[in-house]
Amino acid sequence: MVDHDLIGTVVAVQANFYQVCLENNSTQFLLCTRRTRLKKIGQKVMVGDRVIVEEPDWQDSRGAIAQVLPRTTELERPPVANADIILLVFAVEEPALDPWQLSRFLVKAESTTLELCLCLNKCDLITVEQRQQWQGRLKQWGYDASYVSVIQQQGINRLWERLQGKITVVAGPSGVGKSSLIRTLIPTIDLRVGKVSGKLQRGRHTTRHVELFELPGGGLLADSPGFNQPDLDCLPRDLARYFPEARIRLQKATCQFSNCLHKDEPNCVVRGDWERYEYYLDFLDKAIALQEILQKQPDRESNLKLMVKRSGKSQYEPKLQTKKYRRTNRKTKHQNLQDIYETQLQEETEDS
Ligand SMILES: Nc1nc2c(ncn2[C@@H]2O[C@H](COP(=O)(O)OP(=O)(O)O)[C@@H](O)[C@H]2O)c(=O)[nH]1
Ligand SMILES: [Mg+2]
Ligand SMILES: [Zn+2]
Repeated sequence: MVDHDLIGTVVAVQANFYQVCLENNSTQFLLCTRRTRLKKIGQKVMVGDRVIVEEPDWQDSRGAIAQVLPRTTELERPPVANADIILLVFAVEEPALDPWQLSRFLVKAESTTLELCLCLNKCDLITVEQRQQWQGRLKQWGYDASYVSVIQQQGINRLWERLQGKITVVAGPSGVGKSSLIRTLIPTIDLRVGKVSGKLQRGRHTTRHVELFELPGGGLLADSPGFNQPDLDCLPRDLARYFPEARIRLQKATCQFSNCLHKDEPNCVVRGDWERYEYYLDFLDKAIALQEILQKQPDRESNLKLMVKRSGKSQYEPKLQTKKYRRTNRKTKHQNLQDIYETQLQEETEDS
């Protein structure tokens, strides 16, 4: 990297085009292609990537991506590089806050290395006492949420301050007010959608499409349909560390067995009377079932790889496959992980 290099952040990807927002001039977007050299070395370009742009054509707002700078983080679904925060949005009412569903999202968020910011919206629909009840309950779980009302503009400023200068991925079920919140945080978003998408318009509403929008004052925000129905694909032995309640217990003491799954093993320090222990058991059953499906597959080596993340966590990930291969796969009798992903993708597409 040299001084005069043009550096920018990829804010949208569609087919072989990358919309790049330049670092020293965030109102300037260049529609870029990827240098053949990058293709040859198999260098993927993701939304959120910081890139070096060459041969800018200022007249037509075009350019070419010559280099991808090292990533700090990498989310697979939605595919976003360098994200700092997962902003998990739920509503306290309409739809009623479902602790099991919330826990599913929390576990999924915990399984990334990103900072978690839990935001409970629609506080205008409950009393102060009801809010305090949630506050106390979530404290027990290990979470400090931001309580907001987008409609009444309550708590928005503090949230905005927390997201300053960060890359944030917004997640949460539909109907909780994510779009309303994003529109409040970024009042010009509708203009920007028209301005930048243009050529990238097609597919804007599909699950795989992610786009980053600039927060006033700095920072980027992604609305992420790919995170709407999180699947729990973590390994059974990793699950406990995604529950703060279990983490605390494991910090203070040790189970008798080093491979304890905290189910019915003797002298387990995690098992106990904490509210979400039953969710832990439920998610554990699902994680074990998924692991069994994967182990029964004779060809699992061919379409799955065990990813060991920087944090030391491991996770099954489907390898990238061609569409053609996926289609043949769907016809096979046994439901494999790829199918589960596919089904889910369909649900999400219908959902959004
Ligand atoms: N009462 C109340 N309704 C809200 C609030 N924020 C959003 N809504 C409503 O919730 C519904 C869903 O909002 P939307 O932003 O589309 O949710 P999304 O599906 O998560 O993107 C809309 O009818 C909004 O007007 C809020 O703070 N209070
Ligand atoms: Mg929405
Ligand atoms: Zn245990």
